[in-house]
Amino acid sequence: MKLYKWMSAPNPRRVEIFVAEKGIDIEIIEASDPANPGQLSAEFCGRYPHRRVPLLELDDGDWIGEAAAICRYLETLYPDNPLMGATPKEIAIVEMWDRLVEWEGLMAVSEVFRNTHKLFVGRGLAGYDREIPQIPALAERGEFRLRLFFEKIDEQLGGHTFLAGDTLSFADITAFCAIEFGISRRLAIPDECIHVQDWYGRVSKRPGVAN
Ligand SMILES: N[C@@H](CCC(=O)N[C@@H](CS)C(=O)NCC(=O)O)C(=O)O
Repeated sequence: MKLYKWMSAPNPRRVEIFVAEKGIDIEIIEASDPANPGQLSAEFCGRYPHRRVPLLELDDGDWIGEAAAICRYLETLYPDNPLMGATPKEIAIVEMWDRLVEWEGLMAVSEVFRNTHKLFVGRGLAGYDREIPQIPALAERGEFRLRLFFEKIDEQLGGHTFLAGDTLSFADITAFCAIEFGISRRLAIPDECIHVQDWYGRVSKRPGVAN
């Protein structure tokens, strides 16, 4: 199997951390265009019509895209060290939190970044080969949406060690990647979200994350 990533993009990072935390050995390949690393290579886009990373190439030549689908596949293949829950209830709770975090946190950071960064002029949405304008008002709303996300997870983390319970799960990985990427774009964790600050410090020190 081969996993395709793109520089520090947060969605492939979700899979990279998942794989590292589970202790799975997978070849990781950079999908950017060597002549223009701000874009995915033409070869990659020619292979995968959805034009996004992460992408998992299987040994039989088939492909699986979408971070959650890739991780579900790997979790099923390698059930040790479960990161997506073990019982039906745990599985549903992890998925609930992962979806909340992806929709409310990762999308918020993405709205800000895609609609402001000069790299994405004319590329306001990922995955299309036609011009899509940036909309500055979406970036402004994205910052507000991110604030609501921080407040929500701060409350959850005030009563739980991790988002979906007592152990690290895929939902924490998604939240961590959204926040880490936001921080690299100057979208800091609010000072008053002390539970998020504490959780972020703990997650960032894990070997699968720090390395
Ligand atoms: N829903 C997808 C989102 C994938 C996505 O948006 N990937 C971004 C990087 S984080 C991408 O491939 N962007 C390509 C581009 O902007 O050209 C997933 O969960 O994997």
